[in-house]
Amino acid sequence: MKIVDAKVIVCSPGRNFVTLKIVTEDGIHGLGDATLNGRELAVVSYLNDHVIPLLIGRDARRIEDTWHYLYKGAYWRRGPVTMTAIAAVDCALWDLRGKALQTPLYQLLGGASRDGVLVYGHANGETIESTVEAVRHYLALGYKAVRAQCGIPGIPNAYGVGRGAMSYEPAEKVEPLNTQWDTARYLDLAPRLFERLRHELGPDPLLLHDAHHRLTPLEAARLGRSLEPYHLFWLEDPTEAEVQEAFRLIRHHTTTPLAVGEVFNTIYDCHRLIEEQLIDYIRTTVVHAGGITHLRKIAALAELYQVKTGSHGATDLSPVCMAAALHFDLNVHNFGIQEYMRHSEETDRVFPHGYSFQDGFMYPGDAPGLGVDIDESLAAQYPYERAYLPVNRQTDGTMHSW
Ligand code: EZ4
Ligand code: CO
Repeated sequence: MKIVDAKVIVCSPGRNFVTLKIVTEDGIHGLGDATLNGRELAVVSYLNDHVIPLLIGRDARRIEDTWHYLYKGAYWRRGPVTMTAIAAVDCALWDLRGKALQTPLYQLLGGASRDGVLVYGHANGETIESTVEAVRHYLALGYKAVRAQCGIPGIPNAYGVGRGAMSYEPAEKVEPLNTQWDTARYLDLAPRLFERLRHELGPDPLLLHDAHHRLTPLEAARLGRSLEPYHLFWLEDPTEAEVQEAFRLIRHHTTTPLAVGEVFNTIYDCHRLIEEQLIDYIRTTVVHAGGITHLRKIAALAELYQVKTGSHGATDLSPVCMAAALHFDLNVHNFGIQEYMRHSEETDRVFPHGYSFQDGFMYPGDAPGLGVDIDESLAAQYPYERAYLPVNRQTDGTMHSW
């Protein structure tokens, strides 16, 4: 099953997506998502200029070996550009294997550990009132779990707010949006939001919240403690995570469950967090953490330490990644939850797929491989447009990730 062709397809049906398509001598093709939000063309070059020439002539069945060939063979290891490129190859090879064997990917991984994949949606509002309404809207759609983010009075464009009811889009075309932050006001507001949500909605809905790496460990500890009465499913990205030990302080001070990892790209970014049981959910995802092959290893390590998975699933992860995530989630025994932000109708048309949502759960479907394709002629009608994630500063000028 020799690889005879591979190409990178860049399109922008509402937002940018990078997709790798690998074709074998049997005439079948596999897809991998290679989208790195705001730095898309770096991955395109990595694939076109460096990886694709190495793929032609290789046996598409050698998934594990190809992963190590690209990871160790480059000498330069890790990093988001490299790992997104490797992920795209890995995902496309798993898709090809499933298609060749006429079986959905989750069956290749060991079969279903559950009937459906629990997902959470994103409810955003300018005010506490409108955020409560946004959460109600998701619950009415059948969601069991909802992430709630609320504007901060006096702070325009605070994180997570006001960019569409069902399709939250973080990136800005042409140049980055400058946003502001005020930790003191946020720490005052967040517990009031969740007090109100529990008061209005009762104990049943699973509620999540994302602090987007903006707090110091001590501030995060205070936030976690102040949210304890409202029983969050998780508090995400409480602090920057380059220093994994930073989570020790947070962990010692709060029983609010912690999730982190959407920006991690290898197991080395999270092994200490997992082995010291400093987190409850690891958010690494197929496209940014080296594909299915590497993500399975992270999940296996996490399983030993009772850490569950909770993969990133924002709109900048394409339907190809979403499909791969759902197969992975259905199989992995220590699955926790999957983030799910709906793609636009334009995006769904470019990437026809078999996965579906019902009553708060998602299902990858039983088509061979990933069960997702790309309509190349439609994709060609949406050329790439440069876009950036916003930049974010505290009112005193301190720069945060957005
Ligand atoms: O900022 O996907 O939990 N989800 C998030 C997202 C991320 C974007 C980055 O590209 O934090 O909104
Ligand atoms: Co996040």
